[in-house]
Amino acid sequence: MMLDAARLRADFPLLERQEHGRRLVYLDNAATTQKPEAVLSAIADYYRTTNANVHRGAYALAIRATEAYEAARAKLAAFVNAWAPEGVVFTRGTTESINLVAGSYGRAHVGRGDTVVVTAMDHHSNLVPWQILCQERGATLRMVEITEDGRIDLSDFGTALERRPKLVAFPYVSNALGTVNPVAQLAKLAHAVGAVVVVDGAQSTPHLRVDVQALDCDFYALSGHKMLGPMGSGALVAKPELLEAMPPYHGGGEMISRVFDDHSTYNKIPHKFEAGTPNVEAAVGLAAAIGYLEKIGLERIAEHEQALAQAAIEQLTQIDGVTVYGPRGHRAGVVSFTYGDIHPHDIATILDQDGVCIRAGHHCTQPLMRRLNVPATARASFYLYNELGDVAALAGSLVKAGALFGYVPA
Ligand code: 7TS
Repeated sequence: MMLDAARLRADFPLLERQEHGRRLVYLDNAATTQKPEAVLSAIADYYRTTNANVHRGAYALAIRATEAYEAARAKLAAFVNAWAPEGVVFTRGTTESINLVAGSYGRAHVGRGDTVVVTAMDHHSNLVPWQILCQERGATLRMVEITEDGRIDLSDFGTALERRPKLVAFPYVSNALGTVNPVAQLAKLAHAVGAVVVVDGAQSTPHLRVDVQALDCDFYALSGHKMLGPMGSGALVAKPELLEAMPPYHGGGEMISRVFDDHSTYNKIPHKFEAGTPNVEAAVGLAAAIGYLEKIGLERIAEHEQALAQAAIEQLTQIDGVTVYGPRGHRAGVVSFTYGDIHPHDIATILDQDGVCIRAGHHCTQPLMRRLNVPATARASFYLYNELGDVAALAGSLVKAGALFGYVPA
């Protein structure tokens, strides 16, 4: 059963707007999502009624601000079934969360001659921090290959684990292929050789029911802005005992317990990793986004997006010259494609004239693009407010783009 996307769409003020005089067909949800009125008003209400700096205030207003911030943490913890609310560190998003793990856990545990494993489908934000760490430490970065149909090559994953890596990192869902990786299975294999597991949850948390304890990873990174929340919201979700043992990442206020002239002792988790004034607005907005998602249900959202992706794959593959990348069976609502020798940027520019917003480029996955033998792809990515009519608009506009370049529809 598909969602009543037309009704949901009405909750998103920006989607009421037109582009180039056309109905806005927003298909760039893997980059960021639009925000519902519930999130916009939660942020405005916070500033109108609750704003003060958190954690140190002795007055009622500051206590209410702290409560709102900590309630947001508890809400996010419950949403992904975190080990404990203290295991949720608010960050600016997935990128900062992974840099935190690399900069703190990585620096403390990865040394000369050690190995860190990543995959060829990782987003640059789950790759470059590990490259920097390995270069600094004299460690080896081992990239696991992908199969023809865009899945992690389990045989190569097994070979990589023979090096007994200190750390294994991979995405739950690929932002460029839509692949849904078997996280629990991969985590089990990695743990069996003593590795710590880092899951990039940027594309999974918004779109499917996530249970970090069932996945049994060690670190899980997510971005709030990709799940209806504000820009600059996100978190690192971790096993509390790992966070307890980790050195701080940023120094400053809030993260300390006592400060002497020449050294300091540190606050308890998660505050040890939240130096400085946090983005309270982001946390409050993210909590409202979670409330909105919970009301619909993640299972229904996943089902809806899969139906849209299947419809898109069916309609796009019928156009002569179009190649769709990624797995054909179970996959998330991300559809990457190329159209003959038309540059993906040209496709995106032409579709924009019809009010259809898609992304074109390497999607921050240059190693993956090399393996697909393309410099870039065009990508449509769906969310709960998209409907089958949006898929038809995409396909229709694509046929028009093809005609401009001399392609004839099949
Ligand atoms: N990991 C994955 C799998 C992603 O898709 C992204 C963002 C990130 C990490 C980084 O998230 P951030 O919130 O810290 O920026 N992906 C995309 C995208 O596909 N198009 O624009 C951003």
